[in-house]
Amino acid sequence: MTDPITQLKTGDLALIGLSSDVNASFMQGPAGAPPAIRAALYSGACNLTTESGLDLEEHPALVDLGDREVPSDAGAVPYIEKLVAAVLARGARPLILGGDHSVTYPVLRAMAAQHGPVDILHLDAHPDLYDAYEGNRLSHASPMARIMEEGLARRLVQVGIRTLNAHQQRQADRFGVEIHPMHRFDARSFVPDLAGPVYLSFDLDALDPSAAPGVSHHEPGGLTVREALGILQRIEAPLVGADIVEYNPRQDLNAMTAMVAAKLLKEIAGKLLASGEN
Ligand SMILES: [Mn+2]
Repeated sequence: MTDPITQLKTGDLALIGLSSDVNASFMQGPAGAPPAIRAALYSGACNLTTESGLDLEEHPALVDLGDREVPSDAGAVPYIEKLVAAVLARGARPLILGGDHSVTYPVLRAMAAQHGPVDILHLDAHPDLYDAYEGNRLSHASPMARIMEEGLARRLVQVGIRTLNAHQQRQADRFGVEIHPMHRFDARSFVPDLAGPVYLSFDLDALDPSAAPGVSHHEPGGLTVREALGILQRIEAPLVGADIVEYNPRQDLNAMTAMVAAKLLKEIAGKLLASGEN
């Protein structure tokens, strides 16, 4: 069978599930996320129209590349990087369904190779700036450290953060990370002032666990779904790629977090498709 990547056209949006959680630290589960998010999206409980009125059902530019089995060893980084590079080489934009957050580092290696350093908008309870976590430099607690060390981002803007410790504060200072800590963040009025190209990385634990219990690390005091959607909808710069990571179906209740992820997927897909028209 022909690899559907070779059929991608300029401006297409490529939906890719990455089944990987070998770099999670506390519990496994995110490897099962992509099919669970797809099941929610296509469950019939919702339609496929974004809030701005874009219908994603049979949208000609939305190409679903399915779920890919990521190697569970050191081969994961080159595997993901090569996959995303192939999508970008076709002029398409990737929308990644993780997987744990470690997948973002190889995705950004491919993004920077194509576009140069990008502006990252990162929604998360955690800054993910550990130099290493439990001895693992590829940990899901470390992708932003690897990305900044390698100069893959021009700016890293973080919102939703409510777990900043001294080590990660030092790392943030070292890399010039722009952190908007949750305790003094006005999510209702925040406008991401990014020039772009913008890469969006959305860890579902940015949301309050009352809205998104299906994550491995419950961190109370997070964003509402409405606040997160508002932030996404106020991005004005062109979006060149995005990920939705850290959904853990084993922790979910009645698949409610899967539906939150599906909702975010729709709105982010709408933004990516609108950017592709530029
Ligand atoms: Mn997180």
